Amino acid sequence: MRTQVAIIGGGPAGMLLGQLLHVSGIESVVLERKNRDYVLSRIRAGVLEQGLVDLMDQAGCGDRMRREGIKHDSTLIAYGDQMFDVDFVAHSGRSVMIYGQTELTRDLYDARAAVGAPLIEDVEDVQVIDSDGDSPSVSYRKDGVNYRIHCDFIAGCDGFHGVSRQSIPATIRREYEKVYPFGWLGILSETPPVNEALIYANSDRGFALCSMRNPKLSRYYIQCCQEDRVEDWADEAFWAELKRRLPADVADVLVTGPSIEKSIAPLRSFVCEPMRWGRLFLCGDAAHIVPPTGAKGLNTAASDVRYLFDAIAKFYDGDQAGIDGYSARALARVWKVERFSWWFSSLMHRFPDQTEFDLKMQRAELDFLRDSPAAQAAFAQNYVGLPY
Ligand code: RFL
Ligand code: PHB
Repeated sequence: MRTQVAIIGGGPAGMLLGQLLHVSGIESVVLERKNRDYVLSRIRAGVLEQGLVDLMDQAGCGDRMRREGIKHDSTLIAYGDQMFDVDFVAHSGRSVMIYGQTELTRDLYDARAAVGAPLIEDVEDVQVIDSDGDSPSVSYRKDGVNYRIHCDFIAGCDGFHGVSRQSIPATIRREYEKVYPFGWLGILSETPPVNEALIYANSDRGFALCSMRNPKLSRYYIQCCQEDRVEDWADEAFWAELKRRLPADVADVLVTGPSIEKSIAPLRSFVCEPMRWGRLFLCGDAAHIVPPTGAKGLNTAASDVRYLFDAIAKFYDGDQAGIDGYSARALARVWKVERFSWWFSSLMHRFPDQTEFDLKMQRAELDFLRDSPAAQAAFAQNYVGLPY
C-alpha cells in the first residue's frame, strides 16, 4: 500500500492530524494498536484552549463541540480557607472550553468514518522503516498477516508508550524527565458540578481539583500516594477526602453520588529531543508529557499537530522549510508549557520532603498570585494557551 502520510496512533493527535490533512486533500492512513471503543473508553483531558477549538473547526469537526462545549472565562484557586478568581478574559482577552477528550476524539472518529479515510485498528508490531532516507515505510501485522505502507512522511502520534520515539537512534535522542512522588485519583460522577468554574485547591492534606464535563457530569481529582490502587478508594472515602481538601462553603454544597469511572494517573514531566528524525515526526504524548495540573497535555498535542500539518501542507506546495523547522518550532513551545505545568504542579501539591520553609514559599507565592494583577496575567496567558 502507498499513502502520503502514515500516522501511527489513533488518539486525538493522530486523528486530528488525519482530518486536517484530509480537508487539504492530502492522503493518510491511521494505524491504531487498539480500537475505537477502547480509545473512547479512556477518560482524560477536559479543558480545550482556543487554538485546539479553532483546529477542530478547521478540521470540519467543531459543530458538536460548539453546541455542547462550555465556555469558561475564569478559574478559582483555593488555599487554606481562602479562594480567589483568575479572570482569563480580563487578563488575556481569551477563554477556554470545557469539552472532554473522549467527545472530541469521538467526533474525529466519526468524521474519518464519514469521509471513508483509512483507519486500520487492532494492528500489532508496528515498525518505522528507513525514516532517515527518502523512501520511508511502516510495517505492521494484522490478523497474523504482515503488511507494509510506503509513504512520504510518518507521523508518530502513538503516545508515551508507542514505538515511534524508540525508533530515533539512542545516540541522537535526548530525554529529559521528572517523576513526581504522587498520583492523581480521578472520578467521574453523574452529579452537578460543585461550581460553575473549575476549582484548583491546595490544602494541608494535598491537592484537589473540581472539574466537569457538562452540567450533569462532574470530574473530581485528589492527589494520592504513588502506591495507591483504585480498589483502595471506595467512593465514600474519595468524597470524604475531597471535602476535607475544599473550603468549607464549597464542601457544604458538593453533591456526591456513585462514580462511573475511577482511575489513578501518575504525574510526570518528560521531553524528547529532537521531535524529528528524517521523515519521522513525533506529535503529542509520543514526544512529551506534562503533569495534568493546568490541563496542557491534549492542548500541547494539538499545537504539535498544527505545526506538523502546516509543514506537510507547505511541503506539497514546494516549500521544505516547515519540515526542517518542525522540531525546533514545536520544542520552543513545548518547553514553555512544561515550565507552566511544572510550576503550577509545584505550587499546588504537598510533596513528601517539603520543609516548613517550602510551605511558607508556596503560601507566599499563592498570596502573590491572589494580589498581583501581573502574576494573574502571566497565569491567564499560560492557562488559555500560548499562541501558535
Ligand atoms: P494518546 O492519547 O496516548 O494516543 C496515542 C494512541 O496511539 C496508540 N498506540 C499505537 N498505535 C499503533 N501502534 C503502536 N505501537 C501504538 N502505541 C500506542 C494508542 O493506543 C493510542 O490510541 O496520545 P495523543 O494522541 O498524543 O494525545 C495526548 C493526550 O491523550 C494526553 O496528552 C492527555 O490525555 C494527557 N492527560 C490529560 N491531559 C489533560 O490536558 N488533562 C487531563 O486531565 C489529563 N488526564 C492524561 C490524563 C493522560 C493520562 N495517561 C496518558 C495515562 C489522564 C491519564 C490517565
Ligand atoms: C479535567 O477536567 O479532567 C481536568 C481539568 C483541568 C485540569 C486537569 C484535568 O488541570
